[in-house]
Parts: sequence; C-alpha cells; structure tokens
Amino acid sequence: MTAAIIDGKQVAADMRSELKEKVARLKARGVTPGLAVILVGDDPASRSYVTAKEKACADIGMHSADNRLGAETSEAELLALIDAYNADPAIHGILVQLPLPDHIDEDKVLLAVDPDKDVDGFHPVNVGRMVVGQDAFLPCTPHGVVQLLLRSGVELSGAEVVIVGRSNIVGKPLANMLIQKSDTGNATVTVCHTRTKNIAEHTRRADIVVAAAGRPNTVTAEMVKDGAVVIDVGVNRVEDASKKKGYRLVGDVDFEGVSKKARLITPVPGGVGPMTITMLLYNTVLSAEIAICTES
Ligand code: L34
Repeated sequence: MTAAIIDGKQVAADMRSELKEKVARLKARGVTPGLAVILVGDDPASRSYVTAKEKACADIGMHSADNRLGAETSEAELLALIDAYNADPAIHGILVQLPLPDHIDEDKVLLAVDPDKDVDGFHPVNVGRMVVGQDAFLPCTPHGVVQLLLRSGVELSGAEVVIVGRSNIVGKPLANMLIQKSDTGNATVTVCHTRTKNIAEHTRRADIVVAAAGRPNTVTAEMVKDGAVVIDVGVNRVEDASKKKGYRLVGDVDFEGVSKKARLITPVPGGVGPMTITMLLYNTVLSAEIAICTES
C-alpha cells in the first residue's frame, strides 16, 4: 500500500477561513479577539513558531500583543506580565511559549495564567476539566491531531490507537481526549514510552499510530501494520549542509519506509505543525465568544 498524505496545511487553511468569518462577526459586535504572545529567550525554533503564530493571528484579523523577553528575564517579571494580561479585557488568550529558561519554574508560570485565558490548555484546571469531560480549552497539538483525523474521515470509535510519547503537551492529553465518551473519542488507547518493554509489539496492532517522542525514526516500517493511519507529531531539526538554513526538518516517523505500508500519513513539515497554530487561534476565538456571553 502507498499511503495518501494528510495535508495539514490544507486542513489548517480550511479551519482558518472558518475562524476568519467568526472573527469578522465578533468584530461586528465590537470585540476583536486578542492573544498575548510571550517568548522568553532566543531559542531559534521557538522564535519561528511564535512568529508563525502572530502572523496567523493577523491573517484572520485577530489582535496579538508581541512580547519577546531576554533569556535573563526573572520569574517575577514574567509573572507580573502574565498578571497584567490576566486583567486586560482586550486580551482573551495568553500564550507562554515553552520551553522556558531553566531558572524559571514552569509549573508556577502555567498556574499564573487565568484558566479563562489559558488558550494552551496547560493550566491544571483545564487539564482536570478535560479529563473529567467538562468544557475546557484543549491543548493545541493534541486537539490538532484529533481534528486532522476527524477531517480525514478516520473512524475513531473503537479504533486501536497507540501513542508513542507521554509528554504533558502531547501524549498524556491526546490519550485523554481519545478515550472520552464522545464523537471525538471512543478509541482504545495505549501509551508507550521510554520504559515500555516492546514498543513495536504495541504499534503493530494499532489502527492509528501517533509518534510524539521527539526523536527521528522512532516509528519505522516494520513497526506498523498494513493500512494503518500514522500521525507524526515530531519536529526535529537535523543538520543538512545542502540546505540554505544548514538543517532540514524531520518528524519522528521514517516517512519513506512507513508511507509504503500505511493508508494515511502526515508529512513533516506540513502535517501537525500548522494544526497546532490553528487550534491556538480556535481557542482564542472561543475565549472571545465566551467573554461576550458572560459580559452581557
Ligand atoms: N506554550 N509551547 C506552548 N504551546 C505550544 O503549542 C507549543 N508548541 C510546541 C513547542 N512549545 C509550545 C508549539 O507551538 C511545538 N509547537 C509547534 C508549533 C508550530 C510548528 C511546530 C511546532 C510548525 O509550524 N511547524 C511547521 C514547520 C515550522 C518550521 O519550518 O520550522 C510544520 O509544518 O510542521
């Protein structure tokens, strides 16, 4: 079998044009959805993601407030900035790009964001609400994965899903979303990680494999069954002297090998990445809609 490509860029573009219409309707009611973007330090990958997020806001008519802080910024300064945005009615979402420098306590920072403006879905209140099936801001990358699957017509109900990776940003929340008793869940989920005895034994029986380990070639052809759906969450920069930038992007999946066996596969770039950004816009628009309702 040769896999068809799930075009994340296209799905993202479709969702962004739906969101653009919502933004126009909100603006007609006097509210422009606003996102505060906070980046601490100068990690080049983080810088490029944050720039892409701000551009995406502008493209659909949203407001964004750009904050690029030096690597030496203190935890207290960062917490004060978050507090100011918590109190700012023009801001409906606050994004603190991760990872943060080592001298800043990430848990403390995520707790400081008002859960009603936590458009990353990382505050423990939102994580808890998600786990018990209440309305919550869903974290952007796993929510993007679910949307890609649904919009590609992949049946989730009863599907065997194997996730490789147990991070707080992707593996853990994705597993939770997919086991929910709802149209966007109802799957049977296994989460593999660095202490799993035999990862291939699990992935080989999966209808859907999600690679989110942060390491190239984590999922190879002999690890997937014929006709599986393979979602690659990895974004790894590998040195490549033949490229202008000196590197190229690869996912966690051996794309060439796996695409000979899978039925559907996401590429890197152009798969999950654009959806992560789109779901951030989605959550911020949702937050602005909720703000209008609670105001009146
Ligand atoms: N707070 N921190 C917070 N929220 C997030 O949702 C993230 N994440 C992850 C890292 N830290 C975060 C992102 O934004 C990963 N991530 C992210 C966002 C966008 C892309 C990749 C990861 C993306 O756009 N990827 C493009 C290629 C980009 C490039 O050329 O460098 C793609 O097509 O995959």
